[in-house]
Amino acid sequence: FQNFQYFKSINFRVRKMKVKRTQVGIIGAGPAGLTLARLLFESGISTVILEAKDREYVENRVRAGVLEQGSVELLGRAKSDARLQSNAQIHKGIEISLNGDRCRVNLEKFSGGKHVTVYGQTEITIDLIEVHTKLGGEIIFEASNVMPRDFETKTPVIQYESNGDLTELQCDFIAGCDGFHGICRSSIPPSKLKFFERLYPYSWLGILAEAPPPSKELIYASHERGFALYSMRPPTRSRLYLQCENNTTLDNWPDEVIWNELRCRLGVKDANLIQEGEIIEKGVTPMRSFVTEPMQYGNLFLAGDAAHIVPPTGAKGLNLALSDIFYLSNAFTSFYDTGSTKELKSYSKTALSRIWKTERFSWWMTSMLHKASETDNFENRIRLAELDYLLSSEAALSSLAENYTGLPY
Ligand code: FAS
Ligand code: PHB
Repeated sequence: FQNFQYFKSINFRVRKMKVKRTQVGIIGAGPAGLTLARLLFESGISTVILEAKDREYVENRVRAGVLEQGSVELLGRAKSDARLQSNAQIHKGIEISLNGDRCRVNLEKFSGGKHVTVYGQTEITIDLIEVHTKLGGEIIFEASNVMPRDFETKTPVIQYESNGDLTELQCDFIAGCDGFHGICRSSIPPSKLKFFERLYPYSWLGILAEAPPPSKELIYASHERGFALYSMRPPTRSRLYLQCENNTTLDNWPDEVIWNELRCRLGVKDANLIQEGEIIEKGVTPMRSFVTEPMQYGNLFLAGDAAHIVPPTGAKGLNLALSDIFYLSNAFTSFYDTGSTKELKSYSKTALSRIWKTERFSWWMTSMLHKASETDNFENRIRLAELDYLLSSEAALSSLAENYTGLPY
């Protein structure tokens, strides 16, 4: 692998190469990379974002939709919350449905006054790109053969191709915000990293539909036929998910089967709350918990899905990416303001402490709400007892509310 990298860089050197300079080179224009660039811009620190996909693709990806208060505040610091403030929904509760019996969890009461905000990741990405490019921030879309190099040294570079030009981006630091399938984590010698992983024996089939959601608040449904989630993309769309088998192919899930299953898992009493509409997007997402330690190697810093994955049941993927950026942007700003490397050195440890708590919560929500395999009847009984305890204990509801609305940074 090292030889291939070496020969590739030689190939770069032989072909005429352009040189660019910035303070922080960012790989990936997802919520992590874009928010980091925005925050550093506001602190007068230069960045260049290298993104493999084109702008339209990045702005049309359907992903998360629930924001912790800390994430909303961070998007405010990034001067990218104008549309969010006018279009998002504030949710002070969620509902948990057990085989058709619904129970409201008052998040505001049990979290000491906190709430969540419902606003699509798609919109957040559009807002961040809009503001950053309008203010003169640099995003290079369709950058190919992106390769971080020399990050063990004080002069890391990122080589990339764009419009047929070969360029070497010289920088002080590289921020690896390129998601789970990116290049940054795999560029670090495997012997320097430890991986922790849990794969779940089920996936999510998710749809985005032009139909009003069955309820004003999110419904997490645990049903003997499997889990279902009823979420929304205000003002007119529903974002709906069904637990399905791994390796599910969409051919087996024609629209009418999906609508019927969504009605079944909401229970007989509420089935009529499901209003059908045109399905705009349909996809299957595998469920995994994954953490990389450490999140720094030399002057390469990993953030977001590049370093960790949570199953989406706890609505934490996007929020965890943004909390990494809270720590990383503060660390870079402290370095450029004072020369101190203290926060840079403690970034990985600080971020991992909150990451593992959030991994725990996402694993707990996933294990409690999803149907386990038929054969493990003990596991299923424990799961139901966990739900029964949760819905009958204020202490348990407070723990859920505290985690769901977002642990402190
Ligand atoms: P991202 O993956 O968002 O962004 C990484 C960026 O890096 C991408 O734009 C990619 O194109 C780019 N990139 C990758 N390799 C590159 C390379 N070599 N060179 C240059 N650029 C490169 N969370 C929820 O809470 N609810 C959900 O419903 C939900 N659904 C999800 C569905 C899917 C399919 C996925 C993958 C995630 C979902 N998540 C969900 C989690 C999601 O919200 C992520 O946590 C969030 O996007 C993480 O943001 P980033 O770390 O910025 O990574
Ligand atoms: C979503 O709206 O996409 C969503 C909401 C809550 C989750 C996961 C996804 O737990």
